[in-house]
Amino acid sequence: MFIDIPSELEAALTDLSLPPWELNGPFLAHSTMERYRTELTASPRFEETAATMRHSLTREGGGYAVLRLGNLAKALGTDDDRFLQLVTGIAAEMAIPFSPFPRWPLWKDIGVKIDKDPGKSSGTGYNAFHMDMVNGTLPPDYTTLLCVRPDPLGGGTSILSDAHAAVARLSEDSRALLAESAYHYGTFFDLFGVGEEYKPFPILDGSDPGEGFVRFTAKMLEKSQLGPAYADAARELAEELVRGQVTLMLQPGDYLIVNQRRFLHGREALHSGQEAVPVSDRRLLLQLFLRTRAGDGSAA
Ligand SMILES: O=C(O)CCC(=O)C(=O)O
Ligand SMILES: [Fe+2]
Repeated sequence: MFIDIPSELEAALTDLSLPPWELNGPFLAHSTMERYRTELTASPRFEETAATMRHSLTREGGGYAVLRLGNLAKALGTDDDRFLQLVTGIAAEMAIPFSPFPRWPLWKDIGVKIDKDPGKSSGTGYNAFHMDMVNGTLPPDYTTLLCVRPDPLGGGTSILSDAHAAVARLSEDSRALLAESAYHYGTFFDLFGVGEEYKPFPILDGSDPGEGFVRFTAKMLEKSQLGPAYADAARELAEELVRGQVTLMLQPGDYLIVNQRRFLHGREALHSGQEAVPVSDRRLLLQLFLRTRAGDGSAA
């Protein structure tokens, strides 16, 4: 699931200068995607690398990939617009980059805030298995995380789990409970491109792996009031996700892409002692969401 960039491609990308992107509403503009694509596909071995990425994300049993862009990050600097433009161009080979948050930039900072709810995005605690925007009728097809800096104290391991494999290990009774519209989580306002608020929702909608979502966040076990039988079934699913989890520590320049129709994700707690780490040295990820192109069967 780790994809290295061939050295000749790395060299070509280091010299490539893509123009700033433009947005069309929440989505990366079509003209930007065309321009990036033209420049990138002219680089040696780009297309085979993009194909490898697409295959790892959509094949049966697959659903996530880590592109190792550390050398590029080092050569260009992660503060340089050129680096983010390249990563945006690479992401656009998978699906359409977009920002569901109207007031925020395309890439959203996930830093470390010691006063925040520890289990949330930029908190310091365990961020339990979830899909992003679980309570929208149309969650992003892909969620992606670009590592600028890992936790200097060594925590914050990423966790990933095959959602359909976890569901398949549950009893039929539990699966029947998960298929009822008995679940809810969080608030929903001012979001673009992810449909309407979905409340309550079923966790399972009967679709095949890679098509529908396993619409789940283990955070609902603590944060939402659920009927006891429904909560038990959700807890079993959360346990199976942990049983099947893979863990990986993102390095600077690693780009994690998760197919939300196949895998759920989360994060282990950061190491204790974050108060003593200057904000500018703390773990920093950048997040970008992707929407599959209409008629593109590659998510299936
Ligand atoms: O901190 C992480 O590694 C994951 C964060 C996350 O999943 C999120 O913000 O949605
Ligand atoms: Fe997330």
